Amino acid sequence: MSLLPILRFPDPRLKKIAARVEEVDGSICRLARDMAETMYEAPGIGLAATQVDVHKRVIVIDASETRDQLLTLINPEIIEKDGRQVCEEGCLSVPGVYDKVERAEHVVVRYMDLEGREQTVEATGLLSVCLQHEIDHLEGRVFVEHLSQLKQLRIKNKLAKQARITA
Ligand code: K2U
Ligand code: ZN
Repeated sequence: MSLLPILRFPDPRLKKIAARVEEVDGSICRLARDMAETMYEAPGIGLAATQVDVHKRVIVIDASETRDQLLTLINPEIIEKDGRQVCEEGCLSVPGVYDKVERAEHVVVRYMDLEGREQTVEATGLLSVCLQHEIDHLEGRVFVEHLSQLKQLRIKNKLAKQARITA
């Protein structure tokens, strides 16, 4: 088991589009395990492989109160979405930044599990937001890109200043 370094916005590698997983082999199982360990340690309720600079379509999520309901989704795709909700979001790649984002209320996501079986998960509320947030990452999108240009500029300046201070 190992903790993986998380890329920080505006690292250009966060804009890469992840490739489909053709075979769920040992390397994918190890990646998923290390991603889950990294997510729990952060702590977060989701993590996409893009964020750890692995550009494959793998995400892990645990939105449960008890932190013991890990979902590992390979090649996830949203097959249904409807309704609208606005949720305060943060991101492990954009530390210290939180803002409201509008997303679909209800989603149905088709994916492959670690045994290579096709599954679907239906979600509303926080799990729905997290699924959309993580699948955005696989498409090279960070949640701040849903915000205004002015807010994005302020966030980039804030993070650049933080980086100078901690350098
Ligand atoms: O992708 C990530 O960086 C993980 C996010 C996922 C997430 C963000 C917003 C809303 C739902 C999920 C992290 O878990 S950020 C920490 C966090 C946890 C709960 C609610 C908001 C932010
Ligand atoms: Zn994120």
